[in-house]
Amino acid sequence: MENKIIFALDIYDHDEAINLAKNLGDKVFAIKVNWPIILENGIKIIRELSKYSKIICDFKLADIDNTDKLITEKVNEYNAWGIIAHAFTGYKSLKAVVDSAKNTKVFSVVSMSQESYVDDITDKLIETSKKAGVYGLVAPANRPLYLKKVKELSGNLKIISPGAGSQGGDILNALLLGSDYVIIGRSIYNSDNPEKTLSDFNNSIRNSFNI
Ligand code: BMP
Repeated sequence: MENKIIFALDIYDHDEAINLAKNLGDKVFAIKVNWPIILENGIKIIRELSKYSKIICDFKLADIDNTDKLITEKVNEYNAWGIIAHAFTGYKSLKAVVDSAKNTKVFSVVSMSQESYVDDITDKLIETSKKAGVYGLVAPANRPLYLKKVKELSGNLKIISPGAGSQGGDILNALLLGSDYVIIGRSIYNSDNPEKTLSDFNNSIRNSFNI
């Protein structure tokens, strides 16, 4: 039985983060870390957290090929399972991430949970992502038309989807439209009982999809 939620751990506090990872890490598909936790605690926290779950580094790489490569190599060293890059920087940068990621899975952002200029070029971003050889795409849970479009063009790439819960999207709807995993942060870590909240989400997914 596969877990379908990726937990976005966007908090600063080290002990709270480790505690949440200890309690929830084996009940989610992965934990996603972004700049807030890294800026407060340093990159070493990736290795610490990786004891409890797969870790996806959501650094949204968006630079020239060499800089993206240097960051990806550093992330590899600390035992990350996945890394997220923007696709709008184009083939050369994205390919540099894929090549330097080795066994780390690369996800590229092709559509966002808020309106952005990326909306005008989603098709091209998917095409470039496929050409570069990414493992998966990021597409929004709260914007069904965009998610549906990404699903139609994604081939066999995995889709991970932010925007459910606090940003208004619905987990079950996103999974129905083709998300493989739904990213949830605030609705879990800001709730009174994160373990129970996650367990309720997991139960409703299991009951709805018979998994
Ligand atoms: P929350 O469930 O608290 O809204 O968190 C969503 C997470 O997904 C955040 O880490 C955010 O940076 C990320 N995200 C997003 O919300 N929209 C996107 O388009 C891409 C993201 O990575």
